[in-house]
Amino acid sequence: MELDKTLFIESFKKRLSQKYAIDVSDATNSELYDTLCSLVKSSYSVSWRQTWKDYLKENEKQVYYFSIEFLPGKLLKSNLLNMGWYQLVIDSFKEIGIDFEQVAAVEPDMALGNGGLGRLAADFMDSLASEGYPVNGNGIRYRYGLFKQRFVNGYQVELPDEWLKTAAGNAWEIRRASKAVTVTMGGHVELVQKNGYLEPIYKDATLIKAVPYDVGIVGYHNQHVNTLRLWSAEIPEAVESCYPTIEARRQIEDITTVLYPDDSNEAGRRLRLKQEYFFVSAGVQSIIRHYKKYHETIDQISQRVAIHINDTHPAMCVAEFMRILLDEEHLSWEKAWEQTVKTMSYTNHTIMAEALETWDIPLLNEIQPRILQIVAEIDHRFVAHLAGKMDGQLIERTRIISGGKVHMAHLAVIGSHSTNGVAQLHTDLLKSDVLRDFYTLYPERFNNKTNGIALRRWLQLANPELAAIIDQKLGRNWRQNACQLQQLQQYNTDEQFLKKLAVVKLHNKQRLAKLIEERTGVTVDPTAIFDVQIKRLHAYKRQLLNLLRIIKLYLDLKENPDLAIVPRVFIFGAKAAPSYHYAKSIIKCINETAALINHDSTIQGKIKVIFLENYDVSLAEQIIPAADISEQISTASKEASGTSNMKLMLNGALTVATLDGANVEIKEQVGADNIFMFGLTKQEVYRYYQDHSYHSLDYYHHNLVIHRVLDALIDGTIPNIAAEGHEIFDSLTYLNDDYFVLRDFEDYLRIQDQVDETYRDQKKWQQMSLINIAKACHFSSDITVKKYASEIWQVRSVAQKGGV
Ligand code: 26M
Repeated sequence: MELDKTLFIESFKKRLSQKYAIDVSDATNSELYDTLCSLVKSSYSVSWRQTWKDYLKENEKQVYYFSIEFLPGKLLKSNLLNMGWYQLVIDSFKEIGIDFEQVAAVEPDMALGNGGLGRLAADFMDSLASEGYPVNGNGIRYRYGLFKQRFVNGYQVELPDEWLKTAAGNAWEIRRASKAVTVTMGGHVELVQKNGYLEPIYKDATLIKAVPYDVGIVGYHNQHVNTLRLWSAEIPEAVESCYPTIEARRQIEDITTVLYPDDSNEAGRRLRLKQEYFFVSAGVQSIIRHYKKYHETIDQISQRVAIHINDTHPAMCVAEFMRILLDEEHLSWEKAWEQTVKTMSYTNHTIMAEALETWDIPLLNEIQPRILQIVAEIDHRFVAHLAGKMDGQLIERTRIISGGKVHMAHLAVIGSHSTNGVAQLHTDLLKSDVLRDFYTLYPERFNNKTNGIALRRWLQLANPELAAIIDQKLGRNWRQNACQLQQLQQYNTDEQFLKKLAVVKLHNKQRLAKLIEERTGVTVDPTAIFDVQIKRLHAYKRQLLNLLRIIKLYLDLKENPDLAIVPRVFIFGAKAAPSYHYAKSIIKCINETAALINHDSTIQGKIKVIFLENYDVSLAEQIIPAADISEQISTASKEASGTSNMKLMLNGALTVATLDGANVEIKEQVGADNIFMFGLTKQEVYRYYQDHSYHSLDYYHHNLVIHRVLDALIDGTIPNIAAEGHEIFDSLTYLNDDYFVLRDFEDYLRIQDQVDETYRDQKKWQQMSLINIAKACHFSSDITVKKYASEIWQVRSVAQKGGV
């Protein structure tokens, strides 16, 4: 719909009256929100249908991005922006007396993910549609997303995320009952000869109805709309009477009830395996069903279909694809295997050993016995193929089934033609360490795709004021073509522009200060340094290093209240996995330290510590534009990439960083002078692992500062942390400090002093900030997905940019 204000207001009022039989003045924000969504949807649904038709007409190769998590957050603004309606709606609402921000706030976050991995999937979906690629998402429609976090007495408490029960519900989904498929789980399987084929006969299996809910993913100004398909588990009507008890029904519906809230620790739970097989089987079945509608034979399916395995959670795609090609399409093993490997590709997102998925053989046998048979056959042929050609120990280390377990990363690498890491350093580590043996076997399969972020959401939407002053200098083309942001560098000595940058930052900080006051009751000074660490709470991410420095500063200020430091507000946002005891203890310690510091008038408000509850995508959008400092301080080699590092630099924050993940590439882009680097290198970390020469207790005994700071955890200086303080103290001393917090502490203090010194020179600070903004375009997910498309999936863009 080509729109002007008058037409929009007229359509809006008409739709409101049709839906609710009321006028604007009588409508609640929910009703206004629902009406706006309904208009937006009916408008893009025309392009949505057309996108599909074009794919069919051109017999376009389709990519399916399988991810057990998608974390889009809110979709209204992003849809409006991409459709070219954003400003129009704001202006029109203003004219009829509606506060657009209040209406937008009604939308619940779609929080079907834990953190980096799920958010990356959402940014990729935005970029893929915006670049016009035929790529669709495939995942799970959890009834409960990631838990809501509250603090009670400083402790994390988890509440269910009932996002579908809010008045706004999920306005964006379309239930497509006609596209449901049946997933078979459990029971036993026997292979019998029939018409020259081996046919599996299932006994006592459970049939589950998988119903897809489709969400349109609107591309930026290009009339291109892709599909995010999320599956929900239901009881098939035909066998309804077989599930007489509530308990039996619940067993089925439970499969898609809740997102697992761990983002690193593999717990090996039965329900989790069911979730994985459920969305893999539903997705693969629907892909093949769709393919067969338009193709006579299936033996060249890899020319028209690519399946991407996002981390190992969907690795059973390999076996499910084989199952259908063998059991239902009667391809030979060799032919089926060739097509499978050509179709599949895999991204690894972590090197943390405890996150590498394995499943006990009996459990997989219980969930899907036919899949276990196929995995065993893949394993058997893998071993047979290499026997005699390769070192026997290497074969043992790389096979899929060993030690009574199925190794999902091995299945993913062996069953696909491409394995990629998410930052250069991470990919190097995959080759040299985590997947070293596989790199020996298949060097050509390994490649790097450094993560990226959607500049539309993280700059245009989250920081409209910054976007506006960029427009004044560059015009609006950078909004189409991120690389143009680089041209901002030429304003490095433009004092007026640098001042404008500072003003925008101040406004964003004032807004965040207001939010902080509302939510915590603590007043913060918007002219202080806003020092931000936002990410999941995990030992390797080292929120603890940040906390120890805060304690040190506090002790210094107590000793000398006149100490000349630049005032700082330390801002944290982090959820801990509910079962991650140590992470929860760190939360408690941060909260108690915050209470102590924020209420101590003797330090004259020079430092404040704010831990905002319930960090999610929407809160990130409010914190990031207000950040001066971005804390990216993981132990070198542990953070695969990081993506908040990119979002924060894009918004002008300066980074305090270790040489880890994508920080290394950020440093290469901005230059060593425009980033604050410190800490061990990955080589140094690995050397410590080899020679066992790290003794953290020595640091406690020999370094007076460390001694004093650690004592504060256990001597009552920080109240109410008797148990947690000791737990953390012990982890850093007697338990030898797994993540080298004490080893990096001094260097961290040094670099933070440098931050203070730099901040005192505001012109220099703004110049550094400008370079960070300009260079952030290198990390646009538009660029990243283009590389996936051409180097991994071999698909082309089908939409023209720059339509509306
Ligand atoms: C596993 C088992 C049971 C329940 C949950 C999980 C699980 C869920 C998410 C395990 C790992 C999960 O995600 C890992 C993750 O988010 N990795 C991050 O990926 C980002 C995108 O590539 C990177 O930027 C981060 O560095 C990396 O930590």
